[in-house]
Amino acid sequence: MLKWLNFPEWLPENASTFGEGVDNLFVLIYWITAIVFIAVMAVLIGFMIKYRFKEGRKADYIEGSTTLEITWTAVTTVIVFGLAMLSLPQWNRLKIPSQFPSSPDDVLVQVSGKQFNWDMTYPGPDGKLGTDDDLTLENQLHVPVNKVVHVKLTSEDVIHSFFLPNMRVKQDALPGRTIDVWFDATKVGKYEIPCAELCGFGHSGMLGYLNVHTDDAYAKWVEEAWK
Ligand SMILES: [Cu+2]
Repeated sequence: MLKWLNFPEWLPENASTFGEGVDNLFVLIYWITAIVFIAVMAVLIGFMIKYRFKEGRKADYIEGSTTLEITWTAVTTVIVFGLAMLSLPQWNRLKIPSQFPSSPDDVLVQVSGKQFNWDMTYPGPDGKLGTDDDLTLENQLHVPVNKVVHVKLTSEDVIHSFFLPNMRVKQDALPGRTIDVWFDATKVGKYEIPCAELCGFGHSGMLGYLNVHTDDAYAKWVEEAWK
């Protein structure tokens, strides 16, 4: 039972610096809605039994209650604002700094969705996208662990959604627009990058991989890739 209640165990493994905050908010909202759902269902079933059909009983005429309406509107408003306040620090952490990449250590990569692949374009030794030494790989994103990765996200055709479940990142990719996304992986490993927006007949097979390397393995990959 206790294991069952240990909610984050159900979620994909968290390997992101801001993942824990996202999970905490998710779990809190989950329990609030679960408790409200159970309470509403209990009242509904109770009333179904209590007020079931009885021969000869006349229906009551009910006019409604302004006090009750004000109360439940106020209570839900307070809960929604409370959650908004709790999520503010999360939003601030996820915010893109105006200068990005904000440190020379940051890793820059362009990710472009297209039916039905993810194109990962790396800037190469000059650190600039759109130059001759760029390298584009299909569906393979390589990053070092414990570094801020700055993704310039776009799409070549329709709307896709760049989903990194283990990084707690999900962002739509829109044609004609570049959207900044970032994450900082805390664990070495290979993670999935599914497309999370129905984008055509091949949508379900649109799957990329995020390869998080140690610093040494990443340096080796860079060396191999631009040989
Ligand atoms: Cu897609």
